[in-house]
Amino acid sequence: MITENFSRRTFLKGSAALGSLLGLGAVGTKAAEGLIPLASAKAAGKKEQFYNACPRNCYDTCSIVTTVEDGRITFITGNENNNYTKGRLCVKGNTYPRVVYSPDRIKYPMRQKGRGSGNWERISWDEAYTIIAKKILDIKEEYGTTLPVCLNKYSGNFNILNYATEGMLSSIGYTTRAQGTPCDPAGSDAQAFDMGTAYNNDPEQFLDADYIILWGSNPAWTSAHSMYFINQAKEKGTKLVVIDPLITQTASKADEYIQINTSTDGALALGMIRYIIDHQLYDEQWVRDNSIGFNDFVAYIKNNITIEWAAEKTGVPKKVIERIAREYATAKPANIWIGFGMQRHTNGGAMVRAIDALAAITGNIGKRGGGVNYIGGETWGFNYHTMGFGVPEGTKGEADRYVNMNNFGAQVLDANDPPIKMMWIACRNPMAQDPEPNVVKKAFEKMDLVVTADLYMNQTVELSDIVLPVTTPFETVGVNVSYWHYWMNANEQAIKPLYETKSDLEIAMGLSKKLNELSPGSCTFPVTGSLEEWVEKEFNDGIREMFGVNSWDELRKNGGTAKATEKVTVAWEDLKFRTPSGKYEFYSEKAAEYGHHPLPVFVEPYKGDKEHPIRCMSPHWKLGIHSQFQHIDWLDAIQSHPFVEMHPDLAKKHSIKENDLVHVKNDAGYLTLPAKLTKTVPADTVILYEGWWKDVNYTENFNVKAIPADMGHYSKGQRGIAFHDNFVKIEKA
Ligand SMILES: Nc1nc2c(c(=O)[nH]1)N[C@H]1C(S)=C(S)[C@@H](COP(=O)(O)OP(=O)(O)OC[C@H]3O[C@@H](n4cnc5c(=O)[nH]c(N)nc54)[C@H](O)[C@@H]3O)O[C@H]1N2
Ligand SMILES: Nc1nc2c(c(=O)[nH]1)N[C@H]1C(S)=C(S)[C@@H](COP(=O)(O)OP(=O)(O)OC[C@H]3O[C@@H](n4cnc5c(=O)[nH]c(N)nc54)[C@H](O)[C@@H]3O)O[C@H]1N2
Ligand SMILES: [Mo]
Repeated sequence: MITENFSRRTFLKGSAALGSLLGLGAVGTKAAEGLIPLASAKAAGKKEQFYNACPRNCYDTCSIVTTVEDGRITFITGNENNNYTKGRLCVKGNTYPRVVYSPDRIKYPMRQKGRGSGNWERISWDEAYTIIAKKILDIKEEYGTTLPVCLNKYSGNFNILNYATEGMLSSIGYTTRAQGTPCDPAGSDAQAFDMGTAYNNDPEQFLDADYIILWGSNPAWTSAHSMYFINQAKEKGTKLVVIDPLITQTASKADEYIQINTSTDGALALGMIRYIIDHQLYDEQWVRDNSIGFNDFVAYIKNNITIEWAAEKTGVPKKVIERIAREYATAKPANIWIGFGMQRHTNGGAMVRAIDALAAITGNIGKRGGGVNYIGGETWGFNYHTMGFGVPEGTKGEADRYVNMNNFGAQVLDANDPPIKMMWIACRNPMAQDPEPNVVKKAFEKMDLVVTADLYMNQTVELSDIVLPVTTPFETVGVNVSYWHYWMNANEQAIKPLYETKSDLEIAMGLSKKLNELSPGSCTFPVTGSLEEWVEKEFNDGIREMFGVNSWDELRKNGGTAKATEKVTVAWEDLKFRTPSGKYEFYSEKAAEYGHHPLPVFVEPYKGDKEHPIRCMSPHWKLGIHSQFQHIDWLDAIQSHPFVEMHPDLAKKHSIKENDLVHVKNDAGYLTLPAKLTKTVPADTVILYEGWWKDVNYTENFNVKAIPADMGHYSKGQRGIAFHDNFVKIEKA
């Protein structure tokens, strides 16, 4: 069903005519609007430097050096002390000063009269806290529990102090939580079944690899700093293979690019395995010493998989499969990086298990420079002190209640006994980032109160009753680690918070104070402590030993960054896997317990119906992180509106020419966008990139359905989303 609300809206900015919208003539004016250009801030005042940490949900999690003159940020750059950031920032990172001083920042707490009306009025922090606290207390009074209060928080900012939001809600009693992640669950489960958990080698070890396969990852856009190590490896003779249905910017750097049929990577990996087994190229001793279920797996391969079959499924010629199988198996060590994009399918977890098996049979796991690298959490061993204050005395019930973050709208609507009446949203933009935002909108409509803490008036804020303005990293304190590299970065307060902004931790303290004023004992969250005191409480002996740094203060004084000990940077070096058997499990009973085949088998891809024959993929965009950055003037000047990419052959079939407006439709809704014709996209697929453009009513998710991926339940509580198994029809508008 096409929702009335979204069907008539297009991406067009206001009533701008297409011609002027597409022209880049307005760029200069736009960039100059409302901001003091950095170049003019040269006043010969006091010049200071601070260390900051980019807290976005990104592999690179960079260490930043910030120059402040007379209390204003005048320059930022990457920290040279961090060998991964290597003194450079990505295209988005370089825009941070524009993020801080953007005229579009939310400056004060505000209340909206009529959700979605745009009729906002400024209120004081005290008023905001009072409205929210009263609602929480009313809910508790009416339902005898705080379960009707629901938190949806995810990845806008991974500063570890931001877990204060979870802590604050835990401090009022049991609440409802959006559980799971839209990001990595299927692949994370696959690696958990195979090895006990996902755990990746240090990306700086690309330099030690003899062969690199980037399997459905696009680091040229999504992990720019990793490309440095990959390029260096290439320069010294390492072969780079990229496997992706799209000819990405990363693919353009490859020695060999393999355009695979989408969602058939399991067949490619299993076909390669067949070749490796037939030609005795596997590491017999490794599998004997370190795995269970190998014989069952070999029997499956011999009975079910041929290279001809793999070639037919994948569209990759037999000769190519054989050649890369031999090259991969004989390179020592060979490195695979599995991207998150690749597992966003209904068979995503199964594909990752097949690729893991390829790395295991060739003995590439546990080797410096090798590995089957996906994600890791070894450096995340902080105290998460902000989370642990317990529920107030006399709280009824036993535990929080969970709704699936990946089907949030529908599950909030379904929740009963008690129903959900209030939402707290932080570090999240569900109206943009979730599939089927029209369902999310319905869930919002049922709420008594929606509170969103954010920096900008995005789609989610627009549907909230109260908005709380938050700080940028430069205005607060913290520490960040990555799920990819092995560095820890300090975040210092470089400038005073602008306007009336506060960090999520300060908000937690403020609300707790108000709750206790109105109803003593109703919130256990501490109401005092400087941010520096809070961050020091995060360090423990494990962290001190891993990074060789005693405190946050020492970290910031010693260059703002520290690297984990070598010991943890080679995943599974001790070959002690965290599976039930302690071995690599080709045969996983855990997988079977969760309803999957115990072996890494081929699972057929999802297919569209007759009416919706075109695959619509929505990968991550170069000039933004999800809904962040793209609306900042410098990036908006490069790309000021969304578009749909398609192959010229597909366009021709539908009489579509470059820049023609195209409807992209399915049961979830539709979008109208200008076409960008490119041979980088297969002819059966269209591409919508993630993004939020200022004043543009766009999210790629308007026509993305909430189709679950196969795995995720074991390690993340909920399955992932098959974002790339979305099928549509297109027509010229
Ligand atoms: N600039 C930028 N950087 C980011 C982000 C961002 O939004 N923008 N987001 C961050 C986050 S949260 C994440 S999760 C990561 C994502 O990082 P990546 O995984 O690198 O990014 P994606 O764009 O999601 O997907 C990567 C590739 O997977 C391919 N792919 C999709 N389906 C298949 C398939 O069936 N087989 C194969 N072989 N390939 C397939 C897509 O074509 C795409 O090129 O990036 C992080 N970094
Ligand atoms: N169609 C499609 N949809 C996708 C994906 C896809 O590939 N295709 N990818 C999915 C993936 S991998 C991910 S990780 C999710 C990401 O989904 P989200 O985590 O929702 O994404 P973001 O847009 O990065 O961040 C959300 C909000 O956090 C705010 N924010 C930033 N800093 C702070 C802070 O300090 N405090 C508070 N309170 N707010 C802050 C930002 O302004 C932004 O509005 O999107 C998913 N959605
Ligand atoms: Mo993600």
